[in-house]
Amino acid sequence: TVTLRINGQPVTVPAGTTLLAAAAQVGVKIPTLCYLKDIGHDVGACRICVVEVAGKEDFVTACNTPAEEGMEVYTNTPAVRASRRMTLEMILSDHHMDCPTCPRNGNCELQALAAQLNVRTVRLSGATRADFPRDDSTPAIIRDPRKCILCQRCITVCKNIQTVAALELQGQGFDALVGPPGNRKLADTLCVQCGQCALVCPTAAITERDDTPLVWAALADPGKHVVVQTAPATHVTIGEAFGLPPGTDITGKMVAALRRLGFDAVFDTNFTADLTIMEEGSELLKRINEGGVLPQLTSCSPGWINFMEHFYPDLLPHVSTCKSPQQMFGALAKTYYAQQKGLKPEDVFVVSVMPCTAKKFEAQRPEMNAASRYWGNPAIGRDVDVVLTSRELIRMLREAGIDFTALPDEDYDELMGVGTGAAQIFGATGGVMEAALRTAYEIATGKTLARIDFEAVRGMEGIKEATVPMNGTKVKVLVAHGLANARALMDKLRAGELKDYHFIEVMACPGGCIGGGGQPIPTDTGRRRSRIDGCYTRDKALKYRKSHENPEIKKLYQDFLGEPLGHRSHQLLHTSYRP
Ligand code: HC1
Repeated sequence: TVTLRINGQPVTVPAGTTLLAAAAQVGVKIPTLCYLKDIGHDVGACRICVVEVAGKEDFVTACNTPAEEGMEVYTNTPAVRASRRMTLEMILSDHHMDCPTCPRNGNCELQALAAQLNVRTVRLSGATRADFPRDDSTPAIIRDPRKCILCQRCITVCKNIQTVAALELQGQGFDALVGPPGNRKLADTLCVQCGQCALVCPTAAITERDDTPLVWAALADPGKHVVVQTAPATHVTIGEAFGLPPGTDITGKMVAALRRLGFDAVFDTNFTADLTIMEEGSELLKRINEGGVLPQLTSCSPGWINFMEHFYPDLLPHVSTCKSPQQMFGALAKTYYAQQKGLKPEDVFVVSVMPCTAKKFEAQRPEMNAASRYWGNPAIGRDVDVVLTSRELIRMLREAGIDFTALPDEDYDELMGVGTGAAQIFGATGGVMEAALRTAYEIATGKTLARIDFEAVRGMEGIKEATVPMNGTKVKVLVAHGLANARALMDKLRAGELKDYHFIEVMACPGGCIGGGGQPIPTDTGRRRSRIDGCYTRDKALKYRKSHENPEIKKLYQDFLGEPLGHRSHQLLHTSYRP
């Protein structure tokens, strides 16, 4: 340990502790801007966290300077305050300050810091950054470099946590820019559109594309029958925007809120998550029994699919052919649902509420028009018409003046509204695997599982592993979340080291979908954990906890699909990938 003084107060901390952390121990909150502990980002780029150290001529940055024995640190001298203020004024002087109309208005770290430091005027002027063009080349992510403060968090998360490295720091001084190498558009890079960059951006330099106007327009169109589906992760996260603790199950209120917005039917992606288990579990058993390509890789996380197509095209035969639950839902809404309700499929408009930015990309893939092909009618268009992230839905609820916490709990509509506990845990890393094991075990063995909780695949560890005996086969499974962990596994798979394994779950985002790039900001490790707990709590509380017990799934197979992997399933629920 080392002992030092902070503003005269003695404090003893383990060697290697930063001045920022040491100060926090004695109740001193040093302001920060670029620092982000969660992703290990401590480059000291912004110099807001400067402090004075006795005997040192220059200020040091508290976020990345280790405490030393006998140090005398001052965090609140006139010179320190003046330095922070000048730094902040310099950042603000060339920041595009359209705060009232900015997507991050009210939830901007730069705005909050200006308030915290009581900055009321900006004595400098510059505005050179206003010249950088906006990049709206992808369906999911919008870059607005005029709002970039060069904190470089996005670079760190993209490079270190996701190993995609689609962004880099370029140029110097007023010409400095964070963007794709070679000044390319994001759509022309290896970006997987996971949106982790948008989650860590302190301002609105990187945001989700705002598709709310498309949904308002559909809701206002009397010729449209507008249905909505809600992803597993949204059940336990939307409440955060309305002051509820992360992980609170707001399912009933979310259903009520969506009805108040005017949706004609409110359905659950959890329903098609159960369907995914039926199809993907059957696919796995088929691969095992018939000597197919193993291990099978999950296919529901669209950032992960992009990652495989970009970096491991040779391994695509391992990826399950199952579409994601979002896309299965869209295809069925415009076939099964339309048919059962006597609706014209071209009048059905499908909206998704997803924790994910990459879902916007997934929905517009050219092949995701199965309903249109099924009916032979191009007017039916995409299977999913619009994808809203959690953040966009939250904005719509605010705009509509919905008092979310005061709403009653309501139930989903019938036909595609029942989801099991197995579907709910899709939102957490390991959840798809656990859901698959609950069903695959019972189908393969014909026996009832004595214990349905597979704890080995739960939790925030980067790579998890389990072995489950099934009919004499020891089924070996792996789970990874965050693309750096996925990459570690794919390198092993490519090297032939995972031959003994049967099934691997990968979710692009740390923690799984609850940590998706479209989720409420902040999304930090603590919140990810609470949201995961929320998924398992809801799983325990539900009447059905295994996908194959979902009564609406049984009805779907009986009335429409026939059997898993059958002809209609192949038409509507399975897909292929492009190397
Ligand atoms: Fe997910 Fe999925 S779990 S991918 O994380 O398989 O986004 O929540 O909706 O499609 O069901 C996301 C979440 C989501 C799909 C399901």
